[in-house]
This record gives sequence, C-alpha cells and structure tokens, in this order.
Amino acid sequence: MKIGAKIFKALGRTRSSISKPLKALKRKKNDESLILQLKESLITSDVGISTTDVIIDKLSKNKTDNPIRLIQEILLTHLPNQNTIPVIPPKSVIFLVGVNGTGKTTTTAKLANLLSKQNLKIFMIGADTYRAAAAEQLEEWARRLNMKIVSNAQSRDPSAVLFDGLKSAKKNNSDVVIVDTAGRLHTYKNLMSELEKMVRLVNRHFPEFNIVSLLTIDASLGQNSLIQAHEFTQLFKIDGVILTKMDGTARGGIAFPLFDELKIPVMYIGIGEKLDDLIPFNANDYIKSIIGID
Ligand SMILES: Nc1nc2c(ncn2[C@@H]2O[C@H](COP(=O)(O)OP(=O)(O)OP(=O)(O)O)[C@@H](O)[C@H]2O)c(=O)[nH]1
Ligand SMILES: [Mg+2]
Repeated sequence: MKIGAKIFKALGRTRSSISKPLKALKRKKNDESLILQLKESLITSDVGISTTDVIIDKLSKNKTDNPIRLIQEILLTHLPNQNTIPVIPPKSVIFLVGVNGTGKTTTTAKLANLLSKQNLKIFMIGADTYRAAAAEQLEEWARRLNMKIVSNAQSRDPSAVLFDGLKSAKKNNSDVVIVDTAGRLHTYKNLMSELEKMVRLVNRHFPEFNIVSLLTIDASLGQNSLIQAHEFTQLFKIDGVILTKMDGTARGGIAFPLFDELKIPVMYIGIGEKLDDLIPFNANDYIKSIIGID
C-alpha cells in the first residue's frame, strides 16, 4: 500500500465527520447550518480553535464555488512547509521521549525499521531502566529486526546504559542510534533531569553525534496530548513530534494545534502496532485524508 493510501485509511474516522458537511456545502453553498456543522466537526476532530475559526470565517465571507479547495489551502498554511521538516542525518542519536504508554518503545522499533530501509545502519539503546520488562520488550523487537541493541535489565541508571550503548554503536560504525527512554518518573522534573543528563553525556563524550529529540504523542488523547506536549517543551528541547495511534482515532486533526501553539512539526505518524506502521509525515497527504480528496 502506498504511503498516501495508508494515511487515508488511518484517518477514516476523522474524515467521515469532517467530509460530510464539507461535501454538502459544495452543493448548498453558504448554508449556515452546514457551516456550523462543519465547525463542530473540526473542533471535535481536534483541528483546534484558531485554525477552525479561520476556516469558518473565510467560508462565511467568501462565496466560493469550491469550499473543499478553499479549506485545503487554508489548512496547508497551518502546517510547517514540508521542506522545513528536519530529516535524520547520518551520525544522529535520536531520543524518543514522551509520557508513559504513548508508544516510545514500539516507535523505537518502527523507526529503526523505517530508517534501515533508507540504508542507514541502525543501533538501538534501551535506556528505560525504570519500567519492569522495558529492556526485554525492546530486545524482542531487536531480535525480530535482526538489529544490534544495548540494554540492561539490571541497571537503574539510564545514562550508564546510554554510555555503553554509544560505545558499542561507535565500534559498530552505526549511522543512527535510537534511544528508548522512560516515560514515568516520580515527577516531570526528575524525568527531564534524566533526559538532560543523557543529552550532556552525548555532547561531552560523543560529540560526533547530532542529537534529535522526538516526542511521542498519543493522537487519541486530544487536548490532553497538547497539554503533555506543552509541559515537555517547556522543560526539554524537542525537535519534532511522532503522532502515534492515528489509526482508528476520530481526533486526527491534532497536527494543526501542535504546530499553531507550539511550533513543533510532526515528523512521523504511527498507524498501528506492526513494524511497518510508521510513515513519514506529509502535509498534503494528511490534509487530503482529513477532508476527503484524493
Ligand atoms: N493502534 C496503535 N497502537 C500503538 C501505536 N503505537 C504504539 N501502540 C501501542 O500502544 C501501547 C504502548 O506502546 P509502548 O511502545 O509500550 O509505549 P511506551 O511509551 O514505550 O510506554 P512506557 O514504556 O510504559 O512508557 C502498545 O500496546 C503498543 O502496541 C500505534 O501507532 N497504533
Ligand atoms: Mg516503553
């Protein structure tokens, strides 16, 4: 299945709520009750108030023949330009961070799979030393992927595991190192200071590696995920977001408020639990999948 088709399928529920009033508006132009219905759909899909307001305002004022096209154009201006989304260069350490249960460990494996298909030599590090069986979970993925990994189920020190892992990754001449981190500590502050310690370690001992911090966000959590993202970005530098669990949610509009409010670009989307269920974010495909054009 092509990437565009995959995202189209994943966003089916979001689309079904938005495209109904939108298609009806094409027939009954400027119908106030349809515009109101569209507004409600956009808001319940988590497109966000500010983007929704712009759409409704333009729709009410413009006597357009093609409301779907108009909305497509507006939505495009509310996402980062595709060319500004960072790519992962060789010699990168990717930290996957995020609240517990948002999909860090699964996404570590999925991202390893995706990047290895771009001919990058991948190394994984299981630096979640807090959750029971976290190391085993990632080791199992590494076995399936036939990839190198360093983890330590006995350790309670994520930085020590990271150090060992980076030493091995260097010896192995790996291009990209993906680090699974802990999602739960007693407080956000503790979590952030562990993450910062790991970043310092890379800068000090492995300066040849470029650091990329990606935040996993559970798309089905709606406004709560925005609050989480806000808290993380206040305390830790985030380069991009991976929206997980986009499959099956009716709240697939979350990329808009994320960018509007926090200026963080979405880089990848998780659309299932399998290794192939991670796709690079593409604004055009995403918007088409939400409003129902192909
Ligand atoms: N449907 C769906 N499920 C997902 C996706 N990504 C992750 N999951 C599931 O979400 C659950 C939690 O994923 P994990 O990868 O363990 O999450 P985590 O952030 O590592 O969790 P902690 O280690 O507890 O912090 C698992 O059951 C995954 O299979 C996705 O894109 N779609
Ligand atoms: Mg985990």
